[in-house]
Amino acid sequence: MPLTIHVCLILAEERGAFPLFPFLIKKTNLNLLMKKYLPLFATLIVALSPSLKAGVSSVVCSDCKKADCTCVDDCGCDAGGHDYSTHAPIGVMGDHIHRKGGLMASYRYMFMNMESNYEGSSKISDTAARNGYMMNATDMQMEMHMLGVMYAPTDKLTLMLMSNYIDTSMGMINGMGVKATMRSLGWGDTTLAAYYGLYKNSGSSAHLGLGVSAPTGSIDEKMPNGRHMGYPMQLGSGTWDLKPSFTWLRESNDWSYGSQLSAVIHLDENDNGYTLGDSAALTGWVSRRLNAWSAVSLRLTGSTWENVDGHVNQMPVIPMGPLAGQPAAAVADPDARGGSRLDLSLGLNLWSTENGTRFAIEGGAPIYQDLDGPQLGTAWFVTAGIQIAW
Ligand SMILES: [Cu+2]
Repeated sequence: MPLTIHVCLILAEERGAFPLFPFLIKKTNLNLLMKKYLPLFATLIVALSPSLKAGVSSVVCSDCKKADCTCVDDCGCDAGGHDYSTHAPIGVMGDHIHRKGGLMASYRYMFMNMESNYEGSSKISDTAARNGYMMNATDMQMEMHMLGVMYAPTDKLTLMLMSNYIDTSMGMINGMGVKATMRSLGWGDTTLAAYYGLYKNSGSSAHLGLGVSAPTGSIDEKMPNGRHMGYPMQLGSGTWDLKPSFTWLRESNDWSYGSQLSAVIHLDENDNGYTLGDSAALTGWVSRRLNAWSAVSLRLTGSTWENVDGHVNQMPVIPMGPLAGQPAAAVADPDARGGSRLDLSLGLNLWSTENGTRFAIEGGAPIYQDLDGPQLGTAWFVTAGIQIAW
């Protein structure tokens, strides 16, 4: 039902009725919504999109409405026609396409802090998180450096190549209070994506995306004792992955809105005998332009992801007793990886009116999380980035 409302809102919005957002999603409905209605929603929205606005008009700048936008003073777009005032918060990937010949380089830095173990939507103690295991994770910090290049061979098609460098550390504690820290760092998986514009006019646009992620990240990160680190410490999925997305953007005067539905589908099984859980996310944001070069945003994101399928023999197991052979910690347990989350984020976009440079930052925290536990919950996250377009 909430997704039907979402689709209706988009339709109503397309007809200029009122600006609204998928904020109606109730947190209690999240699981059901994400798992049951996502495929339906995706199909519906893809089927409906082309009929919303027939034909692709040429790229126009937000306020001046000129096809070859050269006004830089008021309208928030740079001389290259790159309109930053309509950009999504920096945490949204593949939020825009470029006009023919457009080239963009970007660097994003992401930090995520995880702490406290969850069982379902409740926080549990370290002792409870060790129930059935020998040790438990206490906290985890992940840093990611993302480098991306975008190029548009045509007005409708934009290609993107993205790679990332990951630095992750995790604190562990065992039943005797002995603490240890694990760390893994290196290049993650590499994504090549294509974004196809369904329509674009002065007030709204939509595009479809399909990314293919190559398994360039390591899945053999080990502890000093030679055993594999837990699933969240591995740098890549080890599989070829598909990343479909649908993005819808709308703006009027100083406001812009957007929503994006995206998924990660892991194909096959990796060399270590497992497949990471598939995931899906629905995000919606509203952004208010403050002046010719800045905007603030508020975003709500619902995401869900499945457990690991299969398992790694090389991860630490309980050596003896009735649980012998079972994972020694929940981070090595394929059945304690899935979950759902609802995040709220605040963002700031700053862009140059002289050239195609944008700086943006966005930070947020979950307002609800429901995890197949014991599993570390997310405490907060921040993404900052710079984009240079030519
Ligand atoms: Cu771009």
